Amino acid sequence: MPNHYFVGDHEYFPGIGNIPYEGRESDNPLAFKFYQRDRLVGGKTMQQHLRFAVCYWHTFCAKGSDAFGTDSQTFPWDTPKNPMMAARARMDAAFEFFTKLGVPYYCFHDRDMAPEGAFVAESERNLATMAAFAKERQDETGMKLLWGTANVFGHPRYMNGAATNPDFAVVTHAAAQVKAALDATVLLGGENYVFWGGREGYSTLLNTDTRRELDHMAHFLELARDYGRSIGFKGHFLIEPKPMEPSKHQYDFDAQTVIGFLRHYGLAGDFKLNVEANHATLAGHSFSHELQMCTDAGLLGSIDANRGDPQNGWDTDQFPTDIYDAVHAMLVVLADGGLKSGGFNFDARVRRESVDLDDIFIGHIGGMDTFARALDVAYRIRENSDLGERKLRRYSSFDSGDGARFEQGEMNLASLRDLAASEHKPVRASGKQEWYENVINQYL
Ligand code: XLS
Ligand code: NI
Ligand code: NI
Repeated sequence: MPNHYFVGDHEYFPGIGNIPYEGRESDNPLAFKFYQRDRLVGGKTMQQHLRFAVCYWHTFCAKGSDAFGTDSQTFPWDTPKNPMMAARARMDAAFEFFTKLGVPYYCFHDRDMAPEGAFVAESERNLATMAAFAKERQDETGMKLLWGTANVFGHPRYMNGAATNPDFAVVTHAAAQVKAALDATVLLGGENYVFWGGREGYSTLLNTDTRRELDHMAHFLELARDYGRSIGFKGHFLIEPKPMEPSKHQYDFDAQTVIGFLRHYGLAGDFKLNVEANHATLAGHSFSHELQMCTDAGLLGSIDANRGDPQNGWDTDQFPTDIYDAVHAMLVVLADGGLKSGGFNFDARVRRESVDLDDIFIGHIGGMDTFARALDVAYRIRENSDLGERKLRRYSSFDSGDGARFEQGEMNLASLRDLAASEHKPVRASGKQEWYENVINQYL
């Protein structure tokens, strides 16, 4: 990778070079303390395990606005007045950032990369033009696309939903956007394509036919899959569950809801899940629970790495810094044999009051260090502690004899009753939760 990569005649992050690894003794905020791209952990490098991605939307588009105030941050790539010129400047800044940070992947929505036009064909042209530039930048830098997606929630036309909108005309507009976003994703060699059902939900049953809307959503996904496959997309389609925001009732509430939906509509072959940490906690789950539900179903696709704030109930999209929580997540990921075509995408943004350009680097560095350290800890726990064995042993009554016959489906309710009445006396076995928890801390 070229040193201090930047394109054109403008360096958007002057004074910041490629982020080095300096170890935990370093007090340089622009250096990794734990993430060493090429360090081997169990036969794979950290880069191969973690497959980090930077997201286009928070990092280069969102400028700190919230419900109470307008943008607090200013981005030097926003200077051009013409929206397509601004999109090009933003892309140059983005690839400079990716390269200096040293991540292998990025993710985008259609509207992050290219402005919406006045009509469908113009929007398509804008995206195709920008995707062609992105392709050049990828070829120059070696950057890869983890996933693409379409923003079918931001525009007011989607206020009543996209694929689940009661107005068929809106469904056609969502289709046009997804089609163009799939074209761009395929051109850029994207390894996955994501659907976050932003407005796929409802506020009141009084005006909503939920059964019809869910059928429409499933059919829409089928059509998107068929189109994607027809243009040569071989990757995974991913659904990203999220509860409560922005609709009161979101159809893709949590992992188990989505898994049930995919199985019900026969979509589980092509679709997997993209699990976001902050969405897990909004749904009242832990991040690792959501990951576990996916790996149990063989449907873990990718991860949006961020965190919420325990004191408030919305998607604050903060950078992950909680190593303890990340260790729990990495234990699930490693037990599943690691991420395959997925990665850790930082769907995270710096706080409204973090207004320096280097804050964006610092946020990502912290997130990468958090997962690098969690990977190392989780790997050592799996290698050196007997946590895994103990968990297996807890179920050993099903490994042989009547328990094994039960698992093989060779018992009925009456035969279980007879065993209870004769020989099977439950033992008072401790769950040992405190022991398990202490093991995590021992390896931290
Ligand atoms: C919003 C979602 C969104 C998806 C992509 O909460 O996390 O950013 O990841 O549309
Ligand atoms: Ni997300
Ligand atoms: Ni989110």
